[in-house]
Amino acid sequence: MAQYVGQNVKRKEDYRLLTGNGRFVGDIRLDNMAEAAILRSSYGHALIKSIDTSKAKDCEGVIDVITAADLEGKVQPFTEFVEFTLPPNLEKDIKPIIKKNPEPMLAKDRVTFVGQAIAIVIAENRYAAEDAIGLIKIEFEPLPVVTDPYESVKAESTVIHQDLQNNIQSHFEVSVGDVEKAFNQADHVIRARIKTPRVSGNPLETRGVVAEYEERTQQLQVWSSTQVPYMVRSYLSKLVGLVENNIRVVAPDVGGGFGPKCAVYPEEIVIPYLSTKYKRPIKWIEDRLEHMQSTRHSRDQVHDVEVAVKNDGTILGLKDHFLLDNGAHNSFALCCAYNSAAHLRGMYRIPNYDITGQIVLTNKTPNVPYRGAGRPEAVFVMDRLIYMIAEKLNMDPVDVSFKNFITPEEMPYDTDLFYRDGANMVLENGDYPGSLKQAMKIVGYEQFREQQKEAREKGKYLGIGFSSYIEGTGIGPHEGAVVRLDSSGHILAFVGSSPHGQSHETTLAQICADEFGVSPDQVTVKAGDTSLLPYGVGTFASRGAVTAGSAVHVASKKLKEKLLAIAGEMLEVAASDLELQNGKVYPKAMPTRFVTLQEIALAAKPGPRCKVPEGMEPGASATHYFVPPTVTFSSGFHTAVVEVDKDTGFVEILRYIVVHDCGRVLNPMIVDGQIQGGVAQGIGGALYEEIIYDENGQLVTGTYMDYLLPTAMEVPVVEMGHQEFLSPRNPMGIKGVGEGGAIGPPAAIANAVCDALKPMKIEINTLPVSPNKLRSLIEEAELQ
Ligand code: MCN
Repeated sequence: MAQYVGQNVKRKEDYRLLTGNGRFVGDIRLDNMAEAAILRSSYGHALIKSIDTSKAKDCEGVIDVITAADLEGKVQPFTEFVEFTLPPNLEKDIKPIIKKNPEPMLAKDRVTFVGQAIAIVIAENRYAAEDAIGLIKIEFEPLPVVTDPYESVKAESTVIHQDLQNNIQSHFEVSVGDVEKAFNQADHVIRARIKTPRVSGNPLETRGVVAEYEERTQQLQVWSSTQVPYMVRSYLSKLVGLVENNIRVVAPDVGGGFGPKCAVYPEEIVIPYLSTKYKRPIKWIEDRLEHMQSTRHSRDQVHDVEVAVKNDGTILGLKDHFLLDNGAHNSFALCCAYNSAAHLRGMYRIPNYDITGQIVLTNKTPNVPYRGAGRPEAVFVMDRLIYMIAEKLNMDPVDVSFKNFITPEEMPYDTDLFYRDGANMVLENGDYPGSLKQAMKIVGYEQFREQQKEAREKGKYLGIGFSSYIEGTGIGPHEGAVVRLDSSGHILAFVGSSPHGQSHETTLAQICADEFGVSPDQVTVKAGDTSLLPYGVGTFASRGAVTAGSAVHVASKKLKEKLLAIAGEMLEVAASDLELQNGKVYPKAMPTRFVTLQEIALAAKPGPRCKVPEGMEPGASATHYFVPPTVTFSSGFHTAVVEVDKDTGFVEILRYIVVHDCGRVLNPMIVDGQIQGGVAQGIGGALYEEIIYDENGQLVTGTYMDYLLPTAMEVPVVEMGHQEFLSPRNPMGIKGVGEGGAIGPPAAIANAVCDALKPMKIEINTLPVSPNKLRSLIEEAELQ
C-alpha cells in the first residue's frame, strides 16, 4: 500500500495559490461594505490634550470618526492574557514578577509609541477615509521619551505607564547547580555583552480585517489575516461582550505570519465592534508603513554574560543577565524571554547556570514572538561564547563544541529546568555530536581549512561558522481534528491550526491518506475557521505538525475503526478480518469481495439502510483532541561559509548547510522549504535587518529603503542533512521544523565573519553585521 508520509507529495494548495485563486482578506468584497483608515500617533510619548474630529466627520463619504471616548463602556482594553498565568511549578521556580499594563484599543489621554492607533475613520471607501484622517486635529503635549532599555530601568527614568512604579514590566530568575562554585573553580572567565536588535516579521501580506454583522441573526463574521482565529474569537467575545457562539472568525488564505500575527490586535476587536454598531460590513487593510510602525516587532535583547571554563575548554558555569526591550505594552508576558533562558545552554552540558531576565518598557512598538521566539537570541549568545572560548584557549571551535556536547548516551537529558508549559524540560533524544560531524563532512571541514589558508595568502578572507540549536516544538495545550467521510467517499479533515504558508493542506492530507489507503487528492483539509470545530488553538511555535498532525492521525484511526465495523456489518465479516486499501474494504481472505468507502458512507447514515453496529452513533466522522505531554525537542547544526571583503565590509555567503532533526519527516520537500525560508529570514537578521528608533522615539526604518531585507540574490540554496530521531511524545514521532531555519543563521554567520577575520581578532557581538559596522571593527583592529 502506498505510504504518503515521508514522500515529496506536491503541495495541494499550490494550484489555487499559483493561479491567482487564493482568497486573502483584501480580496473580500461585500455589499454595502464600508472601509476604515486609522490615525496613528506620530509621537513616541505624549499627552493627548484634545481631539477635534468635527471637520473629518463633515467630509463627504465619511460615516463616522471614532476615538477612545466612543469605545468607553463598549469595548474593554486588553488586560488579561493567557500567558500571564504561569504553571504553578514554574511560577514557584523562577520567582516571576509580571505586572499588567492594560493596552487601550485606541489611545485615550496619552500615546506611548509611534504608530499607536488614536482614531478610526469609517467611510464609504478608503479614499474618503484617508482624506478625513488628514482633517482630524489633535493637540499633543510631548513627554520625555525612553528608547534605551538601560536608561528605562534607571530609577530617574520617566515611567511610561502611570499605574506601574517603574519600567520593569517583568522579571524572573533561573538557577541551576552552584554557579559561584563553578566560577571559583574556573581557569578562565570570559565576559561579553551580546545584542540581538529589534526586527520586524515582514510577511508578504500585511494585516487586515473584514467584519460583517447580521442583525437578523446576531451573527458576527470576521475574516482576519491572523495565525490565531480562535484567540480572536475568544477576545472578541470577552472584550466586546458578545456570545462566543455568535462569532465566526475565519483566517482565509494568509500570506505569511511568522509570529507577529499570533498576537491579537486592537483592529481585530474594534472593526468587528463597529460592524455591530453600524450594522454594515467594514474592511480595514493595513498599509506597509502602518505595518512597519504598528505590527508588533520582535527580538531586541541585550545579554551581559559570563562563562567559566577550564583550560581544556570544559564549560563549568554560565551567568547571564539580560534585558528584553519590550516596547510600550506586553501581551505575551514571559514568552520570548523565558524561551531564551530555557534554550540558552542549547546542546551543551552546562551544569551550573544562573540567568535573570528583565522585560523592560520603552516608547516603541510592542514586542512579540517572531520565528524562533527567543531562541535566535539565545543561540547568538551561546555560540558566540563557544567561538570566544576557542579564541581564548587557542582551540578549534568545533573542539570546544565536542568537549561540551550532551551526548546520545546521556539522553533523555534532564536540563533541571521547567519548560514554559510547566513540564520538566527533558531533551528526549538526538545525536548532537553526530550532527556536527555530519555538517563537517558536508562542508569538507579539513579541506576548507586548507582552502582558507591559501586564500588568506592571496589576501582573501574566507571564514566558516557554526551554530547549534535545540527547540521545544509542538507546545499545547491541545489541538483538535474532525475527520469525516462524506457521501461521495471523499475524506475531510477539519483542524484547529490554520496555515499561512506551511502547507498543512498537503502534509495533514498525507497523514489521513495513509490511514485510509487513499491518495492525498481524496482528502481535503480545512482550517482557519472557528465554526469547523469547537476548540482550536492556532499555528505558531512550530506546533502544527506535532499537534494537528497527531490529532488528525488519531482521529483518522478512530474513524477507520468505525468504517471497518460498518463494513463488517455489510459484509458479515468480523472487522478484524477486514483490510482497507485503495478506498475499498475487503476480507483479507477474499480481496475480490469488497465495499467502497462511498458505500460505507451511505451505510453510516441513520435510517433503514443503516449498518452502524449497535452501540455506535450513526455517521462517518471522528474527533480527536491531542494534548501533548510537553514539547518535543528538535535540534540542528548550521554552518555558514563566507567571504569578507575587508575593504568594503561586505559579507558574501558562499555556502550554507543545515543538519537537523525534526523527528519523523512528513514531507521532505516541505521540510526543506521550511528550512530554506527560515534561513532566508535568519540571513536577514544576521546581515541586514534592524528596526531603529531615534531618541525621540521616531521610527527611522519605516520603509524598505531603510529596513533592508535579503532578496533571492543574497540567499544561497541551503544544503541539508537530515537526522530522524522519532519523538516518543506523540504517536507519529514528529518534531516541529517551522522555525529552526531562522534560529541558527545570526550566530553561524557572525562566527564565520569572525573566523574569516581571525588575524584581526574581531569580535562580532551585535547584529546585523552590516558593512559599516564591520568596517568600523576592521578600522579599530587595524589601529591596534
Ligand atoms: N513538517 C513535516 N515534518 C515534520 C515537521 C513539520 O513535514 N517533522 C511540515 C508540517 O506538516 C508543516 C510544516 O512542515 O506543513 C511546518 O510545520 P511545523 O514545524 O509544525 O510548524 P507550524 O505548522 O506550526 O508552523 C508554524 C511555524 C512558525 S512558528 C513560523 S513563525 C513560521 C513557519 O512555521 N511562519 C511561516 N513557517 C512559515 N512558513 C511560511 N511560508 N510562512 C510563515 O509565516
